[in-house]
Amino acid sequence: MSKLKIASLFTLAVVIGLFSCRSGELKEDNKAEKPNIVIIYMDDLGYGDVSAYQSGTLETPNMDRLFNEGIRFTNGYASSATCTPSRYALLTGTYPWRNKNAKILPGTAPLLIDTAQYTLPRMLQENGYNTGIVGKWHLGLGLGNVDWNQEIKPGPNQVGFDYSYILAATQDRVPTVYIEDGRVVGLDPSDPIEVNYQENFPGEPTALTHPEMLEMKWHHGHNNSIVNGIPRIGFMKGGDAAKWSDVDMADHFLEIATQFVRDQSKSEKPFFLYYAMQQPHVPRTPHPRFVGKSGMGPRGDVILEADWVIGEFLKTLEEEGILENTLIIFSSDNGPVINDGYYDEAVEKLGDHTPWGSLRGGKYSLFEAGTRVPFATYWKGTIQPGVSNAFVTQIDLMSSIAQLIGATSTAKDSQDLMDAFLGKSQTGRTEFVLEATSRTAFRQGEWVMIPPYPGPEVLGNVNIELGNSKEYQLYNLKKDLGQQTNLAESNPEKLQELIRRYEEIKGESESAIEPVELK
Ligand code: NG6
Ligand code: CA
Repeated sequence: MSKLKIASLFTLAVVIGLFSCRSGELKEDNKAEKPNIVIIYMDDLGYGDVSAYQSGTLETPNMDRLFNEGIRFTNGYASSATCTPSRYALLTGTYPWRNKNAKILPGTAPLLIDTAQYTLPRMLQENGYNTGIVGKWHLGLGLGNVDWNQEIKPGPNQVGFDYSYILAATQDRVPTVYIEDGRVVGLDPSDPIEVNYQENFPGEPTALTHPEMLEMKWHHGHNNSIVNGIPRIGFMKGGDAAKWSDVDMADHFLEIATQFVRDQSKSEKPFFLYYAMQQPHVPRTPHPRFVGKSGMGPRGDVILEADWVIGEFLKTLEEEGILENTLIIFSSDNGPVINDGYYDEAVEKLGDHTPWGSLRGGKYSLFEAGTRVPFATYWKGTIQPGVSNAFVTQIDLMSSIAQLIGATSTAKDSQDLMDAFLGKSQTGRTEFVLEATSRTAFRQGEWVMIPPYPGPEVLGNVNIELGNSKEYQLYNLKKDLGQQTNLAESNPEKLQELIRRYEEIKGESESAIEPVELK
């Protein structure tokens, strides 16, 4: 054998050796470099509802742990002031106003996310993650005209989740059943489920025909089918054995989420869990263990219940020895609302508590409290505790997570702000188009511009200022966080500058938006 041949064989052997060693390392690294990722997503939890922000009076010690031992964002935003559009933006990295169907959906709406669309869970799946969702979905299911007694698809499992255990829409909308991987849990085939949002099924009781059956009274809306003594939105027939127990919902989702984590911690692969909790959305149904605990009625009680759940969930991560290998992101889909359609003493017992902190507005509003929400990132041993004023939004999670795990995000509205999320930088985005019930506003730096919109200034039943005005509004959030002084007239240059940029970003999509009327 010539010297040359020996040398090349030797090189080949080294290369093979290196390669096999590298792939071994990669396997190990896969878990080390790619942390588990958990998004804990609350429903209607306000900026002032988390005690770490020190702007309300409720005490949430377990949530505070994430905020105080991780990073507490003071300028963290949902993408919308309502649920469906925010969730759409979170999972797709796309502005919800680009999709005219991204509005609060009925329980019978078809799947809002195109199955061909690249989503956050799909990106994680393609990059070696096992992905799961437990909790509220509210992004539509099927293709229209769903048969709830067969496999329901497309749904979460067709847009990137390996495992799903969901409630279809909201706790106040039918169908009031859990769906696991596309199948209604506990369905008795001899009692099929039917759902209709237009008309009732003959002979079925509703809140209007059978008020004596109600254990919770409706204030506005919510007067269709009655389930567990609670009147809902939409009509449902059958499926009795499958109906959820409202007071056990928090424990139930916790059990499923905990099981998911326990199963996954044995796996070679890292996991992604989207834990979409239902509190404190209406109907607020605390487990009896939490009734009366807050002194603020069921709204406060379910927040304490959620706080306990988070404590238990963290314990599981600790017990499995994976807390230090798990990035937890905590936020809420939109701002707070006190009366959202039931008589539940939320208004009467609110006392000094200010769920909106010192922000103006609330759920449904273009003012700050609609979209500025509690926002924390926590990663024991990796993220140093701190407070960040960086301007970050939920839409940015997709590109940021892509950066973290070495993936490529194609979501063009989503910015890579991972350094801000990890507390390595205080620099966030510079601008963002907010959405609230199909209206939009624009924040750039410390300025926010709200275009004129028709409609009521205050949404009567819920008593929230929507941000509607005949005039343009311009606020300086640095000097006037509570948005009390409209500077549109006194600072026309700034106003024009923001309008120009806003129109540039919105481009042709503007015409797709039809402001919806709220009842
Ligand atoms: C509204 C409901 C409200 C709530 C909301 C969705 C009425 C009168 N009000 O239409 O109770 O369900 O939709 O909330 O029906 S969200 O957080 O899921 O966006
Ligand atoms: Ca919500």
